Amino acid sequence: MKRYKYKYGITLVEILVVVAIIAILATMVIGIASRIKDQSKERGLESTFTLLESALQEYCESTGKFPEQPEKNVANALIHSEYLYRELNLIPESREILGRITESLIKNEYGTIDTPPEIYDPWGMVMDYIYVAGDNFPDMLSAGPDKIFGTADDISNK
Ligand SMILES: [Ca+2]
Repeated sequence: MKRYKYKYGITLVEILVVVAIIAILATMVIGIASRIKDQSKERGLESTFTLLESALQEYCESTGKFPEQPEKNVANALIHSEYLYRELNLIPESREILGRITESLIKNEYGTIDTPPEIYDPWGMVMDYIYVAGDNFPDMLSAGPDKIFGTADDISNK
């Protein structure tokens, strides 16, 4: 009976096994692809951090201090990001470095035409900025691939 079945066709179980294998392979490929995408975004974020750090250095050399944003509430990342842009834009050397950041990461999506634009991470979330007087260096924070602040995949410049 078994030999008969094998000779003339495939069983439902065999079809299901093949479908399952294809599904597993597809999931693996999608997983790898999204990991590669996230890695390239992480590199993009690192170079943005590097540019912002040198813009902050220039700001500090020119004014004698870093832009102070002492209130540490990620719910206000939007305001912090606008604040950072506005401050850096005041100093010509810092403004020049700001201009080197990928255009797609500087957007004025909130507020009016008179408010400064915000600085975004490569995942499309606004970047947080925190500096409390006495800290060695300001802290910049991306919510990471999950776009949520306060989770394990958050990425800081420190
Ligand atoms: Ca996160």
